[in-house]
Amino acid sequence: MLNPQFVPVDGHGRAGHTEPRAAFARDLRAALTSRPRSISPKYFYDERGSHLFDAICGLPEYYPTRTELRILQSHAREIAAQMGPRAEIVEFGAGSLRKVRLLLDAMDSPARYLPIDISGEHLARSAHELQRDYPRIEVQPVVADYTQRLLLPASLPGSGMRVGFFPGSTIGNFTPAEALHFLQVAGQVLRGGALLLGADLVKDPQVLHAAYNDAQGITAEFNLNLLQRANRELGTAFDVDGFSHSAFYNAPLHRIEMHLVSRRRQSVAWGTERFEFDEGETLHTENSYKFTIESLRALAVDAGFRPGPVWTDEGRMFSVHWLHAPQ
Ligand code: AVI
Repeated sequence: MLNPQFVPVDGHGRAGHTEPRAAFARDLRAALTSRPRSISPKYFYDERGSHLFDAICGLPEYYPTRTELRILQSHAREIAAQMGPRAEIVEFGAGSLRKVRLLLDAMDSPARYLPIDISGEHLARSAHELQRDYPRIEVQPVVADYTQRLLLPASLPGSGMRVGFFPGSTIGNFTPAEALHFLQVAGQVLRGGALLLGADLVKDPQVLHAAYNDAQGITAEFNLNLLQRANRELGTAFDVDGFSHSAFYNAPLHRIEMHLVSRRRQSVAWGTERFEFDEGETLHTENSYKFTIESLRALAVDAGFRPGPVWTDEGRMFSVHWLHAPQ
């Protein structure tokens, strides 16, 4: 079945999330009128932003994607053994078909694949591709905001364990409170099953710095695209050349911070409104938290999971965790 299904999140059949453009306008206005100015990194991912992110994943300096792929590749059989026969995979986000294929190829008769994503179009495209290549697996895309309360279709009769898959260290882009909330929501929908979670690890700050300040400037483009997207979709008049990309490791908080820094004193028009930026003033666009194996496991325990095996690469750059969901 390939028609994306909308899953209501509030029990009244309402969508539970605002129309994306209205939400972007609301959150950008809130960012511009508060100090310090900060906006959710989820607004990076319009069509151009998603392409730029794909380009980032292939950059020599950006180690997380290839390292996680290597970990999944080397340990696919052990991971599949944890799942047992006829398991179903629930993927939070629909961006990593390469990664889920590694799992599906190693699994014993996978029953169903349920990718969840807020973008119906992107989801339908990736689900279609996967269904074409895996005709025996039921691919059932679910259009929903997986950071909210979720209702998923009931398990198929005779199916095995339900396993959540959240690769890429996207958990690091949440605030600690959001990460805990996400894990609690995931724990509810995966009850009795497990979560396979990718988490980037704390490491040499120079390696981290390079990963978010690549020589080709793709990460800078990705960051600045937020302003271009606002100009395109919301009619703001950001002078994109008037801002520069900044990414640095905040060691006490174990996170990379990305900001857009105003190169000069300037005024940004948005309809009849004006927003003033001083020289050096920033719009904080992303945090990317880095974990230790222990800190990630402690977070999972707080959300009701029981930590299982952890797989890492030789350089201990990245980690993949098996977390048993609450019963
Ligand atoms: C999607 N997320 C895990 C990426 C990260 O590393 O935090 C987003 C990204 N931002 C800049 N480069 C990549």
